[in-house]
Amino acid sequence: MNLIATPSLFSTGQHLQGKEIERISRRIKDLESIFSDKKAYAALDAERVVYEVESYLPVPNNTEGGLFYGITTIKPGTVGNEYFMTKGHFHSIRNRAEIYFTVSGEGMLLLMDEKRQTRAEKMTPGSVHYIHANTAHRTANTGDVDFIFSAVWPADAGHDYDTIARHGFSKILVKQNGTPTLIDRS
Ligand code: PAN
Ligand code: ZN
Repeated sequence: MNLIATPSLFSTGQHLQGKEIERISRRIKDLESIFSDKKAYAALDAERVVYEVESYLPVPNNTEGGLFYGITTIKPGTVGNEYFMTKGHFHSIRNRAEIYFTVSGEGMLLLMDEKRQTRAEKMTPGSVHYIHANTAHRTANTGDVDFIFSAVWPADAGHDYDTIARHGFSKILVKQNGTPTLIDRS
């Protein structure tokens, strides 16, 4: 007898439907440490949503050999001249890699190694990005509409936000003459 199981999850590209979905919203008030222009930050509505993450967590956190899947939506906007972006993190287990896949909109992926060398990759619909082990990663929306990408990462990777909250990335992504530009942090 053939056993045919229905999948437990359905993706519309932008949203996940099913069980074991975790939804997180990050608002201006949650992102105090990440933006450089403190005056511009203070002038924004604290409740404004900057990004949302829907994650499919089919196995318990920290399961060795397990995988998680997530869709991130970053709203368009800037704080001063810095684009709306994610907190950014290293994985707690540093040698855990990750793959990002761009769904829609346009953005940039900032990658920083443990020597604090930072570079960026342009993210456009269909682009696939391999985030190597030992590499901090952050994404920014450089367009005028929602920027949406999906991600797959090991269930035991964990998120080390603290290192980035304390030391930041060595470069920031700003809008200069209308163009996304990576500059050294002053
Ligand atoms: C992604 C990120 C997501 C939000 O799923 O967690 O884009 O970014 P922050 O976690 O930095 O707020 C991922 O990299 N998971 O490992
Ligand atoms: Zn990650």
